Amino acid sequence: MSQNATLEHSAFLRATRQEPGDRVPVWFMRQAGRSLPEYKEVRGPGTILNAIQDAERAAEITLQPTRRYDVDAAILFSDIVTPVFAVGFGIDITPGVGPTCEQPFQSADDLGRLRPMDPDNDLSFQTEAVEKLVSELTIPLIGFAGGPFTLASYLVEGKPSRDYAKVKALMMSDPDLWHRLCDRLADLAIGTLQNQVAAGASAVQLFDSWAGALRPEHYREYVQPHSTKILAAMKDLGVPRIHFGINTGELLPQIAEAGAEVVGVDWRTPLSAARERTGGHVALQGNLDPALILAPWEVLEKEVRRVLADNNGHPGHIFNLGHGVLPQADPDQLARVVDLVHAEGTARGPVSQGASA
Ligand code: 1CP
Repeated sequence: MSQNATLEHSAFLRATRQEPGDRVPVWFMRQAGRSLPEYKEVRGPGTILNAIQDAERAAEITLQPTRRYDVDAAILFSDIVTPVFAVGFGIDITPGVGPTCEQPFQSADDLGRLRPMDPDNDLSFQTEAVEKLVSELTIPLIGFAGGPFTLASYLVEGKPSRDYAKVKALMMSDPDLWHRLCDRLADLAIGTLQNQVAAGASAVQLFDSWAGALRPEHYREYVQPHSTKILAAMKDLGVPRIHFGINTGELLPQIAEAGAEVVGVDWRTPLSAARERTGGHVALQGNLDPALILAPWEVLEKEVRRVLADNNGHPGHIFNLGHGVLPQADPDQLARVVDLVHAEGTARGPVSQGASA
């Protein structure tokens, strides 16, 4: 069997299709980088954008967690701001802070700093890293991009925000400019995702991490059309699409509507409730509280079992955290979680009426 045919039967890709398998697949958002001591060794000086642009180093960082943990998927070491950086908007990742812009997006003049992407020139480092990875990995590689609201929040606020005041003000006061901004961001996301899939990625995830800051009517009007456009552009590429944001309990119906095969769920919403809110049409990914990785094993073990029990054997479940691995997480605890999920979780199909979909 070719490598691609073998991957098609992997636990991860089966779960995205809601097919029963012999184990529940598991991977962790932000499994690469941050908490791993071997990451700190190879990351090098400068910002992580330097490491991301070095295909060799980015590939090595992507592989590190797959050596430590028996995870069912790898995620490319990159960042959601990579495409915006690559077209020269003027964005950086400041250590200890996150994405920052010296000149935030303020007016229509700033659209000029978001020129169309030319993947062959702008993203050659990414193509190289993905090609190298798929030749080495025996598990699927997940490519990703940032969703419209989350990316716009960094561009407009100029830094990580707690209240999203500036970005919401722009959205509500100048909807025309807002939609033009999001349209450019959507095109950049499409360019980067298509490039990752062409180079061999087996799945894609759209991270609209901060979209949960919006009420459902505003999400539907200002964000969903752009996410739908991104996901629609990926539809015929033959790879599953995952769509995720935190604090999105109230938005799950709209997120499911935007068109992905898999919806990520944070820890606040039980998987059983998420299944109801998404109408049972999509697979779910999640949703252990990342803070629990820091708890004693007896506590953590119970909570992992709780997530599995809440899913009740539904075949459309990819075990993950409800958000990224915290920097202070102990890698040994994550390794134990993976082993427990594999030992306990069987994707055998719904066992009671309550979980059927
Ligand atoms: O597994 C992995 O670590 C893969 C690589 C990865 C991913 C998937 C990185 C490397 N960033 C991301 C996505 C990303 N970046 C998201 C979506 C996922 C999420 O919500 O966690 C977001 C919101 C960002 C933006 C970002 N980049 C932040 C958050 C800032 C905030 O608003 O609170 C931060 C701290 C960064 C920097 C960054 N990106 C990645 C790493 C390992 C780091 C840490 C900085 C470093 O090591 O210098």
